[in-house]
Amino acid sequence: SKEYSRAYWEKLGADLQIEGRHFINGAFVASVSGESFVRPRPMDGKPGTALARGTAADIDLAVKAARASFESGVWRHKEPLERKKIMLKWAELIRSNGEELAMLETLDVGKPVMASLTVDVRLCADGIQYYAEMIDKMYDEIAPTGPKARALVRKVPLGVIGAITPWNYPMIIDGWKLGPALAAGNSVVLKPAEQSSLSALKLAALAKEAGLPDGVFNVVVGYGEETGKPLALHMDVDMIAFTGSTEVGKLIMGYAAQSNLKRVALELGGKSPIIVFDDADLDAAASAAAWGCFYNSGETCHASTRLIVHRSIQDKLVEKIREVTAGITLNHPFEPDAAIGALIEEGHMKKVLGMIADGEKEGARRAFGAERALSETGGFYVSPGVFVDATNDMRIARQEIFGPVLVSIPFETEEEALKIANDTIYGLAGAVFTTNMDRAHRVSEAIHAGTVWVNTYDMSNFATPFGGFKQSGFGRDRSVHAVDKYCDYKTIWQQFN
Ligand code: TXE
Repeated sequence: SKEYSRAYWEKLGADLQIEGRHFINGAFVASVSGESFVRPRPMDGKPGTALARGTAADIDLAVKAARASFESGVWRHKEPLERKKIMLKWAELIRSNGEELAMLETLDVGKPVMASLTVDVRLCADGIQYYAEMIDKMYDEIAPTGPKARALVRKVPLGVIGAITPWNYPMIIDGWKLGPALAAGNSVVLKPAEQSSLSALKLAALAKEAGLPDGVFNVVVGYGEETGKPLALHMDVDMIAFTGSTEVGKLIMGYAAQSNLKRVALELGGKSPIIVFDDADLDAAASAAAWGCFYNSGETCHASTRLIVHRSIQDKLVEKIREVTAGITLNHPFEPDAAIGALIEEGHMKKVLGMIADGEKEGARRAFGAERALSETGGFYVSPGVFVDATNDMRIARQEIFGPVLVSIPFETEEEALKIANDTIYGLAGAVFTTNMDRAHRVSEAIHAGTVWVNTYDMSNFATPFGGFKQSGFGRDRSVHAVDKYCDYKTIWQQFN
């Protein structure tokens, strides 16, 4: 097998022709304003690719192209088998262009390039494939009526979908949204996060190469206020599928209300509990807590950020977490041993370090880590770390840090553990570690979250829905059910004489 050395990736990065313009109606185009912007690369702080700076004018062009492609039927009325073949080809092209896509993701996000290649590219392709395979297996319904009538219950595409995505897992989340939206027959305008546009632009070029008709999938690059907002306010967009912060999710609902009552699906933040009882397998719990919180530098909406641990085992478990963490190498993302890389940008790193300082001020005890690292690279790195003896009212226990910081909160009784776990505005995910199966059942039912793991963390596949309760949002990504939110039911009642 190939040797993926740092030199290999540096050469690939230097040789790449990187596209930073919008992709509208099947072609790369500059901004109507002619403006562009550049942001520093997380891995070393050096300037990245120049990107088109979108405004409402670019959004309007993209929405017009999407609408025209939808109305023409060039995609939604194509034979299901043909649409399936195009999307399967697209998934194959994503795989065969995997190294380039991984490089683009890592240049933007700062995550280890091997993780981009083996996790992000793979899951993006798998997502597109999963929904491609559904296209010729979805049936409509005939409702029960008397013999003089026939009532068809058709599931029809909504029309033009606006997708607004974040920077932590750009390609995976694009796949979660594009797969079902396109499988249902919609046309899409994607607004990636301003920090991470490159993989989306490459995905669009590959979709065209696979045969997706022009205008069906458009990408407009730019800042949230300047491009995301006009997309969400647009009168000719039928739905916004959003992943990002709870704060912006609330704005998106407001934009929908102020404009055309477009549908909204929101996948927002989290502060997910991992409850460990004193009868648990502590090695498994330590591994799950560390990887669940530190993977992707903690920039994961469902990260296991609150360790709710029986007081009698807190010290022992934290010691084991320290041992697991020693094996999670923080390094430059091109280095083959890097398990985690940089945070997304300097401002975010400062926010994370500020929350760490607050935790100490509020009286939580730093067991290890959670410090600025590798500053000589010019990049934005923070080492994984744990706070112990925290209480659930501290800021580090309540707010999403989105960095590699695990907060341990001790408990005495099951009732108290559940009370702490559910005392949050979020409800994205959670976990319970115990060898008592009655308790595992009780607690997993009682944790108020869209996903609960038992004796593991962050396991999933495409058959399982993903999304939140409470202020973690609504609407599910992944699984066959994800298609529903990109469709409406339409009744056609025919009367016979
Ligand atoms: O998110 P934003 P940010 C959380 C995490 C992180 C915090 C802030 O805690 O530290 O949010 O990150 C677009 N109208 N998550 O500021 O702003 C924006 O351009 C329309 C959790 O990056 O929510 C981007 O494409 N769109 C999360 C997308 O919204 C707007 C992943 C998300 O950015 C907009 C990311 C506006 N007014 C951050 N303002 C998760 N659920 O995984 C911004 N955007």
